Amino acid sequence: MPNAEGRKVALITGVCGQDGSYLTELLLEKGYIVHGLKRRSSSFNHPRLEHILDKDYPNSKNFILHYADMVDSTSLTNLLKVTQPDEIYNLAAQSHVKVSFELPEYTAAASGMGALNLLEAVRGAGLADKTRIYQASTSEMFGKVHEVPQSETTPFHPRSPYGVAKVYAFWIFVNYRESYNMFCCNGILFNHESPRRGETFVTRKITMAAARIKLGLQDCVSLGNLDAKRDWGHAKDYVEAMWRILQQDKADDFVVATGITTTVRAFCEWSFNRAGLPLRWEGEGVNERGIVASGEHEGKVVVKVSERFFRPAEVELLLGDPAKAKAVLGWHPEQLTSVEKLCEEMVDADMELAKLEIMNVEMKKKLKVPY
Ligand code: NDP
Ligand code: GDR
Repeated sequence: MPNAEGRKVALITGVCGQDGSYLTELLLEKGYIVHGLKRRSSSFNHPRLEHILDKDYPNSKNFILHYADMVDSTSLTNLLKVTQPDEIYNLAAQSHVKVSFELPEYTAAASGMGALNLLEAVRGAGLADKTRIYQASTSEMFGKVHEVPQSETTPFHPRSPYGVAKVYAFWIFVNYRESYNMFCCNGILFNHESPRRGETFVTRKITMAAARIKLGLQDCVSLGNLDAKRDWGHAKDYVEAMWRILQQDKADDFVVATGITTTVRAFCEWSFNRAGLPLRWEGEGVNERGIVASGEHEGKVVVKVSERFFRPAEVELLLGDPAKAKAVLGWHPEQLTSVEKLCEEMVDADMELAKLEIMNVEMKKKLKVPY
């Protein structure tokens, strides 16, 4: 229900992340009041939102940030009482799959139990009948390949503590929908990237490396499994699907994917090509004899394969079937950003950032900044 000014109110958890920033832009454009949940951190954690917080950004005054944390239930209940949202988008998570093997308990708390804490806070604030809630579910729940392409009916077999935590969050959303008739929805989103992608996810790691190597800021990049396949789309297109999911008459779960899969190796080739560093591959990944594949440009190794970036258990192939999203949500990936265009956009953006980095280094030297 719109507020006194006739505007809908949304709350985004994980607003400081990649998707949070695009979703905030989308909702402000649609006239929403947007509340964002940021967690306390010792250093600045919302660079992706700076342009929106600028008073010259359209509807900037309708965007309000609040401190809370998914593992602090009291903070969630208080935030809900204050903001009274019509829609909640639960994007907060420890979202790095490899890191989840090193932080399994925290990942379970933030990415799994966090969803339960949020649902209970909605009930506790007396909003169970009013508020529609979106859960950022993931293709990582499919994990080990049982069926290709993966759809809403494909069984889950997660391969990481992150995937397992997200399966819990998925089912608790379904359970609260069935138990309390709450408007709880899951978007099972396949990988989506952008120039705002975190720097340790593989696409961004590659596009940054290609740009920085081209401009002489870095010699080489080390990667893990080059043969993993992912169904990659653009984050800006995917937040539109999130919004559409909450506008339906009935709460439901949807796979959101492009229906096209690409190897990490191919994404790497495209990126280095775009940066003007065409690659020649030596070897085929790490084999039993310890031979390490490398990518060379004009006889210089610019891509190395390192055991360090392999996971204890891998998701080898993700390829989503977006048929339901097309039919029900009217979300058509073939009309949206292709993976090739996505890659170009990311490399071009990282080229600009690398140029800025060079200017920064020069400036710091000139001003003798000691840090
Ligand atoms: P990001 O990692 O960029 O953003 C996650 C956000 O969650 C960050 O802003 C982070 O805060 C915040 N966060 C982490 N822990 C907590 C906590 N305990 N309390 C409050 N906030 C917390 O992820 P994306 O934007 O890429 O993804 C958004 C969501 O969608 C995530 O839940 C992810 O698991 C899921 N997902 C992502 C896909 C993708 O391909 N991008 C695909 C499918 C699902 P901080 O900025 O301070 O670190
Ligand atoms: P993923 O994304 O695990 O699919 O999770 P990521 O980009 O981390 O890995 C994709 C694939 O690339 C392989 N890989 C590497 N990955 C990283 N990060 N670093 C490397 O050096 C590297 N080398 C090869 C990985 O093994 C993997 O197969 C993302 C996250 O956004 C999740 O939160 C989200 O749920 C899923 O996408 C869908």
